[in-house]
Amino acid sequence: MTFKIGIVGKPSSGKSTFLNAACLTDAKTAPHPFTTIKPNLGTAWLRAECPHAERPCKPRAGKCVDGIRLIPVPLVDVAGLVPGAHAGKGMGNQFLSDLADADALVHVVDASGRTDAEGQPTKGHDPAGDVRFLEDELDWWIAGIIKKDWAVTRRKAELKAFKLEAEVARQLSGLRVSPEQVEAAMKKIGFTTSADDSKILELAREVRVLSKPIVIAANKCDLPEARANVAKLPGAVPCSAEAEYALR
Ligand SMILES: Nc1nc2c(ncn2[C@@H]2O[C@H](COP(=O)(O)OP(=O)(O)OP(=O)(O)O)[C@@H](O)[C@H]2O)c(=O)[nH]1
Ligand SMILES: [Mg+2]
Repeated sequence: MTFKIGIVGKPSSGKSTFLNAACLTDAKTAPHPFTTIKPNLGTAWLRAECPHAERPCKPRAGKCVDGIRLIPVPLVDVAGLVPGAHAGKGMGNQFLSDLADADALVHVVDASGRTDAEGQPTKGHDPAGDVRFLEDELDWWIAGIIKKDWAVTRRKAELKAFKLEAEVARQLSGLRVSPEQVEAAMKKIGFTTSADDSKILELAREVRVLSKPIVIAANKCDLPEARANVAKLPGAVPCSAEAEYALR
């Protein structure tokens, strides 16, 4: 199975520039929000030592060059996410759906603080808030799917018509969430059929953490304001998609 990575973030954070730098694509980029509507696709190449003794080996996917395996990793760059996206704001649920089959996410954050939460030009915006909002949007989106049929799910699970974790896993299978991940998340937070909205949100969060791990790319680090902001983003990888693209 191919491992797919979604590139996410608010509008104008530099997602398409990041895709172009990683995959040498020519996705359209511009200094205003919602340049990308339909997702852009690219392929990045992961380098790993080839496990085969035979040289050159013939892998099913990718290439083997002098004992170094080039493994193709599909990347999808989606439209910008704005606060309230899970409820349909901005491009809303459409691009949340474009992320459904991603196994991991790169959250491209504008570390310069020169764009606001909607991607409009500003000064001094705190990117730490962008990190939280994106996680919240993903959690509400997943919680929304569970809540849609919750009354029926709860009743049938109480009547032992099916196992609760198996049914919730079925509802989330389109998001590449496995039954094992749902089971582990439920066990961790003590989730039962008596769950209320806040418990469902807690479950969604655990499921998201397990099924869509996020790496934060602190972008636009070529701009002077980025230095102080990166210090406020623990674990983020500083980068400049624009500089990287130009270099490649
Ligand atoms: N200084 C600087 N500007 C960047 C960098 N990466 C992207 N930009 C600029 O930021 C603007 C937005 O870049 P895009 O790649 O179009 O951003 P996006 O996140 O795909 O935007 P939407 O598709 O509208 O959501 C463009 O003007 C880019 O040139 C960077 O590393 N440094
Ligand atoms: Mg874009």
